[in-house]
Amino acid sequence: MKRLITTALLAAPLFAMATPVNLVTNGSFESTTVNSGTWTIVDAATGWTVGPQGLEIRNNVAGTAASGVNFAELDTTTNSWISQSLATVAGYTYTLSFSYANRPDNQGANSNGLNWSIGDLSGTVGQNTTTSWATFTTTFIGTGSPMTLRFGAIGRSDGYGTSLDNISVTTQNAGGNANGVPEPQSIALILAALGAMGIALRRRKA
Ligand SMILES: [Ca+2]
Ligand SMILES: [Ca+2]
Repeated sequence: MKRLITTALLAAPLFAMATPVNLVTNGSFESTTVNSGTWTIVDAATGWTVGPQGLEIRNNVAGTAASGVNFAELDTTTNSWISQSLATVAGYTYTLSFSYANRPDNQGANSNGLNWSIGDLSGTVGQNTTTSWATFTTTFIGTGSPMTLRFGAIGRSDGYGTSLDNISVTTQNAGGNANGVPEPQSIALILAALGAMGIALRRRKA
């Protein structure tokens, strides 16, 4: 019984310390070395499958990165796309989050925009002229099979598109919520278990 209590007490701080793992590799586009104030169009980037029109990576030029120093644009010289396969657990709830903004020298709402998809879920962002970073967040349920995360440029193909950075997919399951903090129900369960053990100990002593 003492061992059980010790285990429960040790487990509680572990729950609190758990940080959610980002399933997306290179979601901030920092793996490509680009000189500060310059940009490049690559046909490969760590973690990503890159469409035939390439992936533009900019180091704090035509905008400032939302995270780190690099960010991406998918209207390279014409509309392009990137994708990544994610291993998910069936039934788990995942949160997809990413930052998007239009470049200061954007060519108007009809030129801007991104579509995103994860599995069967999809949508569009950025078909406007807003140049400050916004965060898009949605949740989806894991299928247990590899799920494809994809981003593509939409709008007029003219070399000016919507910037993308800071992509993450985290799960709310497996011990903590998306912020790594135990959910109230988990804390209540731990406290209830400790209380029950205390009662059992007192009864045994009596
Ligand atoms: Ca970045
Ligand atoms: Ca465009």
